[in-house]
Amino acid sequence: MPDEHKDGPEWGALTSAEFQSNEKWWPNALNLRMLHQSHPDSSPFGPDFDYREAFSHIDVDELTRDVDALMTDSQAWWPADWGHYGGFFIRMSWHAAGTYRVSDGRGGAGTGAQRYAPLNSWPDNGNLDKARRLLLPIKQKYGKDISWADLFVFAGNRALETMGFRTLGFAFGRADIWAPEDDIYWGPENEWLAEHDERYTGSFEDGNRTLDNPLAAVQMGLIYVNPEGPNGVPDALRSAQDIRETFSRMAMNDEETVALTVGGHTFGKMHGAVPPESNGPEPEGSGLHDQGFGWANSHETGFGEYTLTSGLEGAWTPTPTQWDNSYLDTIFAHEWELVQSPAGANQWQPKEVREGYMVPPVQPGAPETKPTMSTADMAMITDPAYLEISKRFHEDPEQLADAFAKAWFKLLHRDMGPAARYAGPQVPEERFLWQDNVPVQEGEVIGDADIARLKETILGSGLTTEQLVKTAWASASTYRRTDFRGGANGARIRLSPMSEWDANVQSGVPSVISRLEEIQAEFNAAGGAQVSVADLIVLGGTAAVEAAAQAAGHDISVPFTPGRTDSTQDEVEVDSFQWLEPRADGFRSYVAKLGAIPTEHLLIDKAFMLNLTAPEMTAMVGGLRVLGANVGDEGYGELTDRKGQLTNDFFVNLIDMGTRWAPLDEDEDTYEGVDRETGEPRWKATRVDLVFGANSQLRAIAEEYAAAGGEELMLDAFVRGWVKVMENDRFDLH
Ligand code: HEB
Repeated sequence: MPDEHKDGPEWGALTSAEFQSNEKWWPNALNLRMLHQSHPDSSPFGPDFDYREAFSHIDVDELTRDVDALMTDSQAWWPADWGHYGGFFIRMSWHAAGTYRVSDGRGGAGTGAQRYAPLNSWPDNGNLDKARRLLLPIKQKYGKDISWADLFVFAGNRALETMGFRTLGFAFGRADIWAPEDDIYWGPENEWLAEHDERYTGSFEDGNRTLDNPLAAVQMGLIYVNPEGPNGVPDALRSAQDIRETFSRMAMNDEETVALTVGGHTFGKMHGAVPPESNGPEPEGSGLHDQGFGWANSHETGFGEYTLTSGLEGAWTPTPTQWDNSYLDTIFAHEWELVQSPAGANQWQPKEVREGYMVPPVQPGAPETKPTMSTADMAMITDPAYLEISKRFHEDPEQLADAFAKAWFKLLHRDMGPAARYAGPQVPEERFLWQDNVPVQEGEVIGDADIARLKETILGSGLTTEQLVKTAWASASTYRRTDFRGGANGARIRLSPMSEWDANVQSGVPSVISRLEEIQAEFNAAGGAQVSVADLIVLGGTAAVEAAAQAAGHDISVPFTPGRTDSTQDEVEVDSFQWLEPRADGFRSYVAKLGAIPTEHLLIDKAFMLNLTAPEMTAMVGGLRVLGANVGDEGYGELTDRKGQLTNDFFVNLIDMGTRWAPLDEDEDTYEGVDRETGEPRWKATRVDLVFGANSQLRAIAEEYAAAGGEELMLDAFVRGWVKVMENDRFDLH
């Protein structure tokens, strides 16, 4: 190749390194890319592809048989340990699901993101490129009818079953993405496994080691904790602290944590048989000839008994392809000492291996080996709370099996939302609190005539547009697309903890709900179709929006689909529901506590969670301001003289050159707009208002909404956005 090929621009093309991204020039600028990252053009199946529909064509029994056959079909290019890929596949599934974090619902197995950087190249995901490639024949056989996302976790689930464990079942329904998610913050470090603890404040010594939110792993590139102990120091007690912290961020308690670790490490082995220098670069940094594989290992064959993954080496039990109680048998039967693996990692082995506990050769011709524990495993019998659970599980294997089955099912399905989203014939009947299920609609749903009548009743009830819009928004806007939680269905806004949330109390939600409950009681007493409070909350907001548009001279109708049901308090997992409380909601100028992240960035995050596009977000902010939907009554961003009418006044007044804006406080959180000539105060605003005139992309939209014909454009986008927000959680409809 001639040398000139390096001079990209001469060819009119840029290499990635030359790509002039605006982020490079203005790293602090607001980035809207998150809102449009899953562009339908990026999918090979086109924009109208419906995975659930495609999946319905599959014969799941046949798929199950195919996956089962794969387990023991050892491939020469990556031979199975003890002739069974089970352990390997379980680790792949666990690492796919284990990135989930309850704080923002991100991560998890739901998208097949393990195929892409950075996950495909995280050190903790070492050699899982091979596990995924082993599934290729199945993917090829079924094509678009089975997603990689489903396959990654189904393989682990079947692995357990083929090795003698009874799982609770399995739900399909995870659609693949076609580019890595831009919106996930994995931490501040620029180096794999960096030990600078940038993500921590405090330390073990001061008893105050705290991991930054929303992170759920102790080091960059790990799913959870360092197996050798915190920063590689083999201290089992401290390891337990890290494990407890990281597992709780996935909403797992001590019992679930022990069940998962004990259950998981009943199978397979750790790989660190050879010196660490033998490893090549990770997949994303490898050559074209590597075809997506990384970590090429130059020692002997580089696989089988010479495999190098974590650097720790050894199996936990003498029966690594079989479900039994051998993990706890082994760990309790021995006295353990700290040793180094051939790759130099800290790990634990028995001082003396008792009869019957040697691990059989991993490949024909390889030696027998001693059972081995990581420091994290030792935490299971060192930490007093973990020890108690481990003992109980050891004495009663049924308890372990039960706890592991439940925790494993939760692990794999936690980010899928309510059971209504589950697909396939292996879905268990049993329902769980963490699924956030709402009751199934029974009886007749209200019809068009009922809806018209109820709208009139609500609008004539003395409740204002402002109150109705605030309440509908408060109810529906808890939704998050990342794990399909929250939303208006269930009317959980009547229940703890939502009913006590500061933003809702400040917005006067409770009194609106009581009034709506009276309307419900009256309507339902008449017999016939019954209406839920959940429907009334949304219908009230919808009627209010129509009335507000009418007042501004626009005769619009906002689509409303009834059929929501009301949850009861015992259907709400209060602890994990707390995570849905808005810390900031720019759509209603709400901030619980100002933090380091400027509020306009939090607004983008909220819009993303609600599935809004940039034009929809813009229209909704402008519309909600003039409707008076703010929490609190300081009037920030209410750039109108006719509050309560759905107009484009917000945009017209925001870009009015007759107004000069200046910050009111040092941190530039609030602003005043004054008459440029007279200096007379005109408006008050916050960052989430002014950003629509300041950010060039948002301004481009705002200018259109303020121009001739802009009010109609804005109303269109407002209604689209409104319906999306109100129906995000209607899994029964789409
Ligand atoms: Fe595990 C493997 C660590 C949890 C399942 N792990 C493993 C290893 C390590 C670990 C180091 C090795 C890798 C290699 O290959 O080298 N883990 C760990 C930790 C934790 C865990 C630290 C926390 C505590 N696991 C877990 C869970 C599960 C698991 C939860 C599930 C459930 N693992 C597993 C398996 C395996 C592992 C199955 C094997 C794989 C094979 O065989 O390949």
